[in-house]
Amino acid sequence: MSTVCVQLGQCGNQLGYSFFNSLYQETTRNGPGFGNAVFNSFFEDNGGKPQARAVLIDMEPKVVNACLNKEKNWKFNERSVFCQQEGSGNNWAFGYNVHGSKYRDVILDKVRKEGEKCDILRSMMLLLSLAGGTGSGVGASVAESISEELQVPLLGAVVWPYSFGEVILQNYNTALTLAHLIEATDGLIIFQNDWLHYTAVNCLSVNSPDFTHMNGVGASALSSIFAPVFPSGVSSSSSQYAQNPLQKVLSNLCSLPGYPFLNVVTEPIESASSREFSNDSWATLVKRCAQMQVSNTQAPNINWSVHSDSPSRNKTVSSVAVLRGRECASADTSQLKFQENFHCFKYAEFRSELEFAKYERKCTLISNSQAILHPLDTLVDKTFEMSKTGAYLHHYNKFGIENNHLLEFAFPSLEQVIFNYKNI
Ligand SMILES: Nc1nc2c(ncn2[C@@H]2O[C@H](COP(=O)(O)OP(=O)(O)OP(=O)(O)O)[C@@H](O)[C@H]2O)c(=O)[nH]1
Ligand SMILES: [Mg+2]
Repeated sequence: MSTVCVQLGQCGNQLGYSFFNSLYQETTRNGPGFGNAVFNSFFEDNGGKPQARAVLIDMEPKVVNACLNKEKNWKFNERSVFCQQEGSGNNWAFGYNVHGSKYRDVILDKVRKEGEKCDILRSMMLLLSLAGGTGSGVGASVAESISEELQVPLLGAVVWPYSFGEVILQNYNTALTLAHLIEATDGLIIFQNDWLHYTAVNCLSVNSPDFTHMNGVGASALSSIFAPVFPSGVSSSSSQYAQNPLQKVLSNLCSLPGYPFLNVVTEPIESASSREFSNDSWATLVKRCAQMQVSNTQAPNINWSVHSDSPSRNKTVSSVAVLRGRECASADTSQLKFQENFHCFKYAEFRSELEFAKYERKCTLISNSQAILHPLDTLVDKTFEMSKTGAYLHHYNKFGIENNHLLEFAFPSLEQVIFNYKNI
């Protein structure tokens, strides 16, 4: 059973590259049964180097070419690439209405072909940033065409822009992309650039992280969830016993209409050189993940003053935990279950004795929770204020997106999601 990744724009392609690289690294560590399970899910075997099950899309060729040409022991399929010569200029409307409509069929055809090569296609995953023009606009258009034309669950892994502005249109772009993706996808895993940056500085000791470091953090979190799992007591010598947490993520976390947002906490996050000295027990890791989730804060500055019954806690709709490493069968995970928080709370967990990324133990929790509320509320407020004065809207009008698209579609749809999460 396989997953196809559709990588869009600069960020989507760079993050996708890191994700496949991180998965490939796993195949070199844990023996052939595990390696085959990773390959079956995410790579195609056609002789030679394993080929990532990915479609690479950008409206300018530079980043995609860099991904294709990087030295690596696996490869991308050059036939599953779609590039043009002119980017979308950080403008959602240009990406969605111009490039998205013009290239809809040719892109869908590439995505469909990649999907048809899988024996069983379990899902597709879109990787993109919310704030640019191509990942956001073309990405929204591609998500809609996949959801209309292909019968496959669709998950997004999306990068939220830095809270301190980069490009002037980023708030509008983000609001428009989210409004479209919450309709067209089954769930959206959010990676905030603020968090990726903060984590690279504070957990990996990188003074001035660049996108490579930040994507390493996001990709490692993704693969710690989605790499296959061998249940305790089951031999990992044959890939037939592998399970993939993705199925549970889809069924537990993405089944509630109106609650589309997923967040990830994972412990520990350490540089490769520190990992060999790390000896956190399962009790410590579980406690830290539970506290990060309850307080909606991140290591190393976890807020320990919020409790699971505090009014200000981060209420959680549902969670999937993945524990990888030595003696995980003995871990007590009761703190991760948060039952009191939601009337139909769902929890599932996977345990696998195999080490992940040279961590002796790794605990990752992916949840559908209120973690999105603050950034989403702030985004909608800021964007709404800008739109009241008509600021910058001519950039969208120029490419056929009228003000009403924001006022009567995007804002109401995001307001509804905010309302849903506030009322958990
Ligand atoms: N984490 C991370 N963020 C990125 C990366 N590349 C760009 N970004 C962020 O993505 C946003 C800009 O989007 P891009 O992905 O560069 O834009 P694009 O989709 O290529 O669209 P256009 O260039 O406008 O056609 C900003 O918020 C950047 O901080 C990356 O590799 N990793
Ligand atoms: Mg670009």
